[in-house]
Formats: sequence, C-alpha cells, structure tokens
Amino acid sequence: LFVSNEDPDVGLNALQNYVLTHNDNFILKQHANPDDSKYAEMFLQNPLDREEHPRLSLKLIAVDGGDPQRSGTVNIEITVLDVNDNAPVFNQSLYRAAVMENAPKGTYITTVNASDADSGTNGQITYSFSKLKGSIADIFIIDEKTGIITVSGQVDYEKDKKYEVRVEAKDQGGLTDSSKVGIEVLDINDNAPVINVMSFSSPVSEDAPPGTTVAVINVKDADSERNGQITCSI
Ligand SMILES: [Ca+2]
Ligand SMILES: [Ca+2]
Ligand SMILES: [Ca+2]
Ligand SMILES: [Ca+2]
Repeated sequence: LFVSNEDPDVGLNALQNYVLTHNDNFILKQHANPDDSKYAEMFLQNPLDREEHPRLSLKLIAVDGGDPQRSGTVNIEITVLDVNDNAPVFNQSLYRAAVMENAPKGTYITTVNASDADSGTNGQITYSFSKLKGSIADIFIIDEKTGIITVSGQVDYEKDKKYEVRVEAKDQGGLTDSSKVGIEVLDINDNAPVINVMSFSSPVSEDAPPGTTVAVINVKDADSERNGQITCSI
C-alpha cells in the first residue's frame, strides 16, 4: 500500500511523519521524493490469521512539524481472505456405542462430530467410513452430512460380538481427521438349544446293571451367558 499526503506548507510546517496505529502485522516504511515530499509504504511483517482476526482496522496518521501540530488521518480497513489452513478435528478420538443384535435397519447407533475453523467450503465437512474391513460396510452406514451412524444390515452377536469402525472427516479442500467408533453388540436369546444324539443303544437287555450308558447326547446353544445355559430333563 502506498500513501502520499499533500501538505501545501513548506519547511517545518510541511509533512514530517507518518504514524500507523499499533498492530501485530503491518509496518510502515517512509521515503522521501526528490522534491522532499514524503510517501509511506505499508508492508506485511507477520502472517495474517483470518481465524483469529477476520478484519483489521488501522489508522494512518500524517503529522506536520508546525506549531500547533496538524495531522490528517485515513482509516484502513483490511478484510482477510480465508485459506484452507485448518484440518477438521473430531471432538472425540474414540466413540463408544452399543447395539442389540437383530436391530432393524435405521436403528440409531451414535453421532460423530468434527469441527473446522475455516469458513465456507474450507470448513464444510463430510463424514465417511474409512478402510472398512469385510462385511462392516453392509451392516452400518454413516450420513455424510450429519455424522449419524445407523444400522443398515444384519447385526448378529453370534457372528461378531463387537466392531471397530474408522471414521473420517474431510473438508472440501481435502484436509482430513480420523477417529474410531467401538460398537458393542448385545446378545438376545435368538437361538434354541440344539439336541444331537451321538449314540444310542437299543434294545437294552433286561439284566443290564444300573449305570449302563444307554445314550450319549450333545446339547448346544449358540447364545451367551444365561441365553446359552442349558438344563436337560427327561
Ligand atoms: Ca479446513
Ligand atoms: Ca483459514
Ligand atoms: Ca438360547
Ligand atoms: Ca443371540
């Protein structure tokens, strides 16, 4: 920025000095023209940060050497344009959630959230799962705008008791952050015991002593804990 001031007086009463209001970013360099008039150049000295100061308001004051001293002022309004210098940041490095097995499609699991300090598209975030292993992509879905994770397929405790899903937040300039979602699957009693007769001796002779093994039976229940505990009776 170049500034020059016309002061029709001569000598001491002519323009003596330019002063810039105190600020962290700009400095002023003063130069004399061959005809002794002066001009000033404003330089950027320290980097601007739109996220901290989106607008700067400075005053440039030109003073003469007269008595009384006279001065002129210009206001300099500076708007700092955004660049994409902030990546999105998740508000948690790990999200924990639980879901019942056999939960219907659309069942809410959790919401992930990231923020981005930039403005406009530089701060606009889309969410996605990253590097999904195997079948997880068929079981859960994430809304790219809201970060809401819901059930989209078959959750089966007997197949997988927990999942760990990586989520990614990306701004429109391509900067990213990632986080993890741990999803615990809760068992429901969806399996009946299965009876398997391994061997069976028939007929049994009438003089067989008490304690003779007649049949070997194997009983299984795929559920866990109380849902899988079996009692047998005849
Ligand atoms: Ca950004
Ligand atoms: Ca920025
Ligand atoms: Ca069961
Ligand atoms: Ca079960």
